[in-house]
Order: sequence, then structure tokens, then C-alpha cells
Amino acid sequence: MTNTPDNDHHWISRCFDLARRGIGAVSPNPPVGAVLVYDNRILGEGFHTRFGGPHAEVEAFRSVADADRHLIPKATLYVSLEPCCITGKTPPCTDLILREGVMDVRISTTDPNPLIANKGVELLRSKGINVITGILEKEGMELIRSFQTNILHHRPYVILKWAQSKNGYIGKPDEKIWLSHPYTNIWTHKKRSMVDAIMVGARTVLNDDPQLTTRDYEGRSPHRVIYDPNGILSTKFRVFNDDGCRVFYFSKEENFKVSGNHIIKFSLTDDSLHPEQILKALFLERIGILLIEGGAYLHNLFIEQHAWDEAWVIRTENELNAGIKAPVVKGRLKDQYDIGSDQILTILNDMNL
Ligand code: AOF
Ligand code: ZN
Repeated sequence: MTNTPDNDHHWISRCFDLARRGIGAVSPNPPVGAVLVYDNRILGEGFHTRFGGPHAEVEAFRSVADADRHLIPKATLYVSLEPCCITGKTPPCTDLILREGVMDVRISTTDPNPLIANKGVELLRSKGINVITGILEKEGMELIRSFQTNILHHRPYVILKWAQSKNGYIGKPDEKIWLSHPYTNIWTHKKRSMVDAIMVGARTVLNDDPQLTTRDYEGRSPHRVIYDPNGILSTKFRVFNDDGCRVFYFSKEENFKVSGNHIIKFSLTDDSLHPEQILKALFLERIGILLIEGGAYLHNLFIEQHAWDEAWVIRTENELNAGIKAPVVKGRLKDQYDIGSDQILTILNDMNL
């Protein structure tokens, strides 16, 4: 039976669902899903489960039952991302596809990695394989947005997050104020489990003594990044806890009050912008997605330098009408939903793509 466009959408959506299961473990590699279909039946499927691990296509072929292996050459391989044709940490998927004898490959989006970018598609076509690209392409691109930033700009994908009152205030100076609904906390912790690191500024550490962990949701906690340009903090704050996460500490000053085997210290200089220095250093530490949780000074520093890619704005019912103003970002509204009495907006900055 032939595959209609409707079927193509269905199977590529399945690839997206599979790919999403790798989010939180694959960065700075892309999340990728693959499904092998024959006569509207799944012969095998898989996804990229961890950085450095087998690619989605490898997992999909591996999962085929022995009794079904003879059907592989007649099957269609759906993949959310163009198969790779280079040897990275793993061998090229195009070799595997040729070996397995699949003659029909359908893809959502091509790989933005300059080493691959269409070459995987061309190689398969040159071997007589029918390749269709661009199925639900917009969604496919959105799925690998952070990877695109990583591979093209060699820096982490930057997400800003804050909660604001009805009147657009995020808090008062030198005071710990809670604005969002308790349910939103669970959402925050889920989101934390999907990023590689969370950053806060020294003032936020002083005022809130946050933990920055995912204790209200299953999943691993991200590494922590502390921006303390004037060296005012000490290891008595909870962000410096030795709990298996690494702590990246950025300061202009040599601060002897901060030290530990899990703490990696970086010196900031005045010869270039701090966001640039921080992002460069973090990317070398394999941080692909960085969530900046505040405060406003840090958010604004990154906004002024155009060093942000996405913002999560939590609009709350809180009546606070004075204090520190919420940052202002201009971008594309991706989605908007309610949690408890809060409204959460996701805003994308497409200017850096
Ligand atoms: C695929 N399928 O599931 C993924 C791909 O170092 P490696 O071997 O893991 O290769 C990493 C590159 O492979 C990565 O930069 C991206 O271009 C591509 N990712 N390709 O065919 C997958 N994760
Ligand atoms: Zn591959």
C-alpha cells in the first residue's frame, strides 16, 4: 500500500513524539525520532536517547523483530531529521540505511549541521533511494531549535524565565516574594529537567537562596551557573551544594569564599561583553540549553546584547504594583496556556536564527 500525505503526517508526528522522549538527555545533539513502516504497520521505531548514544535510525532498525526483518527493504523509513552521512561519535546513518536496503525515506527537516546539510539526502538519492523531505517541516525545525543555535552559533540556546504580577512587576529589591501559583512550580521543575543548566545572578542568590533543582518533578537536575561579577557570595548558599551537579561560577574578582571540587570558576574580563564570555565558556563545557531564571538585571543584560532565543513569561494574578519592573521582550508568540491561575506565554526570538 502506498503512503499518502495524510499517512506521512501521521508517521512523522510519531517521530516527533519519540524524539521528545530524548529531550533533557541529548543536548547539545538534536532530539530525533525514527519509525519504520510497512503496510501501515510499525516494524520498528526508536529515538536518540542520550548524547553520544546511537542515533534514532539505529534504534529503529535494532527494534525490528527477526520475523519482520525480510520486510525492511519494502518498508518506508520516517525520520524527523535528515540521516547523517558523517562519522561523528557514531557511524553514518546513511551507511546503515543502504545496508538495510530501505528504498523509501521520508524526512521532516534537513540537518542544519553544515557538515551534513542536504548531503545525507543527496547521498541517498544518488544510490537510487526515493527521498521526500519537508514533511511538517515547521514543527520539525522547532523541535531542533536549540540544536540549530548550538551548531550554527557555537553557543548555548538561551531561555529567559520570569513570573510577573498583574501590573508587570517581578518583585521588590532585597525581598523574597512568591508570585506564581503552586501548580506552576511543578511545571517549572519539569522544564528544568529539560535544560542543561540554570543561571541566576548574585542578588537572586542573596535574596532567595534558591536550590535550582527539579525536586517537584521526576528527572535530573540541571547544572548551575552563578553570575557574581563582584564576588559577593560564599559557599554557604544552597546553589553551591555538592549534590552531583556542577556549578559554573563567573566573577571578575578572585573570590576565595567560593570553592569546591564541583565548582568550576571562570574569570570575567571587561574586554568583551559578559554574556558573550559566559556563553562561550559554557558551550565548551557542553551546555546546549541555558535557562536564565533571574533576576531582572541578568535578564536585561542578555536582552540588551540580543543574547536570548526564547522567553517563558508567567503572568500571575498577584497584585504587586511597585518594585522591580519585568523585562520587556519582543518576539513571536509560540503558545500560551493556563496553569492554576497563571498564564504562561512562550515567546520566540527569531532574530538570531
Ligand atoms: C541522525 N540521527 O538520531 C541524530 C543525528 O556525534 P554523533 O555521531 O552523535 O553525530 C552527531 C550529529 O549527528 C549531530 O551534530 C547532528 O548533525 C546529527 N544528529 N543524526 O541521523 C540522529 N541525533
Ligand atoms: Zn545518524
